[in-house]
Amino acid sequence: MSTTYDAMWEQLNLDLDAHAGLLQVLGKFYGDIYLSQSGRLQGMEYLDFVISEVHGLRIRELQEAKAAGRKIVGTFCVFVPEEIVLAADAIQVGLCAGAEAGKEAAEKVLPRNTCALIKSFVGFKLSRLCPYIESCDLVVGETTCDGKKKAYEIFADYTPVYVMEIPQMKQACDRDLWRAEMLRFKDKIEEVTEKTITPAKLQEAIRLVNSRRRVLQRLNQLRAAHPVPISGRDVLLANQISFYDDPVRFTDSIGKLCDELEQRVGAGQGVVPEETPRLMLSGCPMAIPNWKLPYVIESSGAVVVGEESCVGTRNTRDLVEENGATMDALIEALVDRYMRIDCACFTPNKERLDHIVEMARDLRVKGVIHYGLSFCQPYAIESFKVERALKAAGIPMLSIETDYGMEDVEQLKTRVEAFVEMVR
Ligand code: BJ8
Repeated sequence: MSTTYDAMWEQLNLDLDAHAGLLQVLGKFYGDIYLSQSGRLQGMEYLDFVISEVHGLRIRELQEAKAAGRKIVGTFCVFVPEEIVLAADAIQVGLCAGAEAGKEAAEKVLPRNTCALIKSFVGFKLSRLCPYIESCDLVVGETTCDGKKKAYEIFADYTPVYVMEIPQMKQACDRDLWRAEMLRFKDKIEEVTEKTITPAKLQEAIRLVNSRRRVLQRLNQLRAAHPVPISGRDVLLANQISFYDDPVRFTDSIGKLCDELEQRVGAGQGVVPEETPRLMLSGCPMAIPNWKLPYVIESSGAVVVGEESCVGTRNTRDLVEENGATMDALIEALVDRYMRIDCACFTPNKERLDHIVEMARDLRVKGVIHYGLSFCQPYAIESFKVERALKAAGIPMLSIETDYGMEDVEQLKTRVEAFVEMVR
């Protein structure tokens, strides 16, 4: 990829040597974790291609869009309503924050005991490694956990940042705050793009984002079959890519993948032996290229059949009511849908416990692995309640805390293998 895109990366002011090193590591990692799998669906070739061009073709598309006058908005949280960005003819990209590269630079401006996701986005910026961040006209932060909230103050020294205030509870006054924030965000996007968001444009954007959610819901329903027809890693990849690929092309490609999957399910074919224990992941989001734990699980004799996470069902479970006729009705529909997000940053957060138990039952899993990034307090503390709720439902849980480093892979494998043996 390098020779073709060097000039573009240079223009984006990337550190070319460090960036080449990153792509090399990513390519090897992808080969080991993804391409080595057997029995993959043909439709996965699209996702393999997207990954092979992750810093190439998609970045070129973004540059072309910018040249045509469109704005690029980067985000780190599923609370940022993409519908509003699309309605102003801008492009939203979920910024990855799933790799360790840049950690050293990040630790110069952040405490070491900060979660890996935060260190990753700050480190990518400081080390000039991410062409997505460098393409953004605006990065949108949010007041979810304290670590992110404070890190955006530092991030804002290096790039234009706008912060949305996310409520921490779900009372009537929190809903009012969120509606006001949604309108303030709409104003900001109109200002940055110099476009007016009309009800018709917003409705079109709502339908587009809903259709991407629907296709991912379909993928999740199909993967739940027995025997399991697709690896957890492959579905996670689809979820990860959904954050930055073109939404129309992505939805179309995943639709085709689902058609193929449907045939496989109809023929009763599995990607793993029928007796393979089915597990579910729950917890912190796994931003691309964070594939460590799913890889450890699926190379320990189990298969992942669901992700209760923002890079998973939390982002796709709820649709926005799309038939509102006025701006007020459409904004209200967005407020409704986004207030249903059950991130651990909320208190109390009983809905999440109910969702986890319901999902584990529906997917007929043998156990749940709760995944927390080290130093993430909201998910670490909530994991105790999750374990209690699952125990009451007779479902065993293993709690894992880790970061993006590879030093603990063997230790994780030992723990996961013991859990798989226990639930088998
Ligand atoms: S809606 S999960 S995407 S905030 S892992 S940075 S919480 S210390 S990512 Fe998230 Fe939005 Fe919630 Fe979803 Fe903080 Fe924890 Fe780090 Fe986290």
